Amino acid sequence: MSTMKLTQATATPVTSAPAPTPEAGNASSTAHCTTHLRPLTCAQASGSGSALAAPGTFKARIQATAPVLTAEQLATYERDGYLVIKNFFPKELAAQLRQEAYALLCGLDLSTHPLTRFTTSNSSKKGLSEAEAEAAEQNAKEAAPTKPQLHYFLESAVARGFLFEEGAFNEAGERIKAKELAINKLGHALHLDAPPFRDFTHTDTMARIIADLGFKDPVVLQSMLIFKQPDIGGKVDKHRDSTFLHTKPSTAVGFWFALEDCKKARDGYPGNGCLAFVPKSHKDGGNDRRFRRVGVIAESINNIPADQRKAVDPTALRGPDNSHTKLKFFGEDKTINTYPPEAWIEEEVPAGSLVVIHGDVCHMSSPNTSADSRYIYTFHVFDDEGTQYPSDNWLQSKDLFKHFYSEPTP
Ligand SMILES: O=C(O)CCC(=O)C(=O)O
Repeated sequence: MSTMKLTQATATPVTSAPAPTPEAGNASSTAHCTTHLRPLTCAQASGSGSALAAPGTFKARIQATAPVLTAEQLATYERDGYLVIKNFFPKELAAQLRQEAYALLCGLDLSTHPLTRFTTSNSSKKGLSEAEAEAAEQNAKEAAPTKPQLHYFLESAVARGFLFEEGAFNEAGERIKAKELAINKLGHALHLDAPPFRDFTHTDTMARIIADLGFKDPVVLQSMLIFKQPDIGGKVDKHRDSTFLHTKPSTAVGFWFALEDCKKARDGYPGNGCLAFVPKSHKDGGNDRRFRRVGVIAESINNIPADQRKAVDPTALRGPDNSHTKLKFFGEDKTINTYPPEAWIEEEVPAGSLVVIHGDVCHMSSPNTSADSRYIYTFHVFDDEGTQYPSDNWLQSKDLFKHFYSEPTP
C-alpha cells in the first residue's frame, strides 16, 4: 500500500489579505506567499455550519429541507446537460475561498515534488501528414510522464496533488514561474482533507441540490481547485467527465464553483478561460472513450462496505497499490469532434456562480492568456445506489469515497 502524507492548511487568522503578485522569472521565490487569512465560515453558504460534523444520513437530512432547484432549473439541466446558477453563493465567500486556495499553493513543498504536469491536449493523428504524425508521436513521448510523475498523479486521489501548468516550464524543462503561479490544479481530496473546502462541499444546500437531481445515495468522488494561472492557464480540451469518472449507469455529476469572475474575450481582452458546452450533447450516446488503469486494478469500491471506507487516521488515507499501474485511453468519442464551433456555448459567469455539469455533456475551457487568474473549486459525485463504479477507473480510493453525510468528521 502506498500513501502520501497529507498536510492540513495552515491559515493564520490575520486581518488583511494582500493580492497575490507574481515575481516574474524568479521561480524559486516564495516571497509573495505571505498571505494571511481570516478564518472561513462556510455557514454563510447555507446556514448549516460544518455539515460533515453533523450526524445523520443523507436521506434523513434531506427530509428536513425544502427543494432548492426550481422545476425550470431542473428542466434546463435535463434538456441541456448543464445548469448555470449565477450568484449562487456570496462573492465574499468566493473571495475567502480564493484566499484559502492561494494559501494551499503557498504551502506546496517543492523539495519532493516530481513536477507532474497536467495537460489535456489531444494530438489525434487523424488528418495529419506522415511527418506531422511522427512529430506528434515524438512530442507525445517527450510529454509522457515519468514513473514518479504518474505515481504522484495516481496518489493524488487520496492526497494533495499539485499538478503543474505546461507553460510553467521553458523548453529546457526549467520552471520559469513562481510556484503559486505555476500550478494548474490541486486535487483530488480537498472535500475531506482541506477544512474550508470540506465544509463548502457538505452544506445542507448542496445535499438538497444533489437530492433534487435525483440522487439516492451520493458519494463524493473527487474535488479539485483549478487555477487557470495568468498568461499560461492551459485549455481543457473537449471532453465528457464520464470518460474519466465512468459509472454504470452513468450517474457522475460535477458541481463547479467560480471563485473569480470567468470572462470571455472581448475588446482586446483575451478572456481568462470560460467553460463552454454543447447543449443537449449528454444525450447523443456517442461516447465510448474511457481513461482506464492497465496493470494492477484496484478493488471495486462497490465491494467495500460503506462502514469500512472510513479513514481512521486522515493523514494516512489508503489508496490501492499504484506502483505498477499505467493509464491509457480506450475507445472513442464518436461525436464530440463533430460539433461545429457555433454549437459550443461559452458561459461567462461571475464569482459566486455554480455550474452543474452532467457527466455526459461535452464541455471544455479555453486557455487563459490574460493577466488575471481564474480560480474555481469543483467536486464530483456519483450515486452509489444502483450504480457500479469500475475498478479500472483511474481514480481509486478505499477511504475517501464516503457517502455524503454518512459519518461525523474524524
Ligand atoms: O474548470 C475548467 O476549466 C474545466 C473544468 C472541467 O472540465 C470539469 O470540471 O470537468
